[in-house]
Amino acid sequence: MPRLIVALPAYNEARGLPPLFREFERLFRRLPASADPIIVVVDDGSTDRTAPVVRLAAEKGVPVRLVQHPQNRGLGEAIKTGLRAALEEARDDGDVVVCMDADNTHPPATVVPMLEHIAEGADMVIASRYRRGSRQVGVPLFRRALSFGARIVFMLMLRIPGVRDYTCGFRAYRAGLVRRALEEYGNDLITRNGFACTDQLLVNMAALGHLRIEEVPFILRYDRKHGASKLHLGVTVMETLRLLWEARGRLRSRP
Ligand SMILES: Nc1nc2c(ncn2[C@@H]2O[C@H](COP(=O)(O)OP(=O)(O)O)[C@@H](O)[C@H]2O)c(=O)[nH]1
Ligand SMILES: [Mg+2]
Repeated sequence: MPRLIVALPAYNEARGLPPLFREFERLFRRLPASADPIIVVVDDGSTDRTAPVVRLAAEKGVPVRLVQHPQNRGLGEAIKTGLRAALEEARDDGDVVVCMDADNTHPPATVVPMLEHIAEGADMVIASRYRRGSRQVGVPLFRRALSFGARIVFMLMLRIPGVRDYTCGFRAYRAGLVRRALEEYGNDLITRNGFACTDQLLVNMAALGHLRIEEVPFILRYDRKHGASKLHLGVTVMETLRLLWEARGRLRSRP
């Protein structure tokens, strides 16, 4: 059984993390001991009680490690820190790194089918809002429209085989893929600001070539979110357009 490493970028998620940890504990009890799961929380300069909440959970026996940015550096930097920390925890390139939101809207139970797909040979598994069985609970209409618009634009301009959901940050990666991507791109693995970082990570990994990318349905529980979304709309849209512009030629010229 590969090791399961969960990377959670977190900015002011003191309210979302405790219920998320509880669900992960339930999931971990269902996994064989050899999965030896661990959660890495990247506290990106939070101004709330994110760090104490993580420390308390660790004291209570949740297998969680805290990594901190002294100042807020944004989601993309937090994801890179999380992926690097995840590789430190990995023992083998066959281990599995799951990255997801820390706001308790991405259900940990979805990790089970993700692990199955990786065991069957996938390099990346995306939790997708656009598969049979997917649902979005409590997502404002505007946000749905935005994600759907992104889906259409990405499909028209890039069309990565197997991918319908280009902008969801809930994904599982084979540890060897994360290693390869960091070796190939270094710090340039993610350079886009706002939430375009998620799409850039996918595009850069896909450009490595010869990947098996698969999707599983999931239920986005936006109704469980506390507080406002941290989406910076203007930045994210502009940075997404820049990404599409840069990536177009690169992915098209792939064999
Ligand atoms: N590290 C870091 N994470 C962020 C930042 N902004 C948002 N996030 C995290 O990115 C994830 C997505 O943000 P969220 O507000 O849930 O966006 P939404 O669910 O798409 O509305 C959450 O886990 C946030 O904690 C940031 O500036 N730094
Ligand atoms: Mg979220």
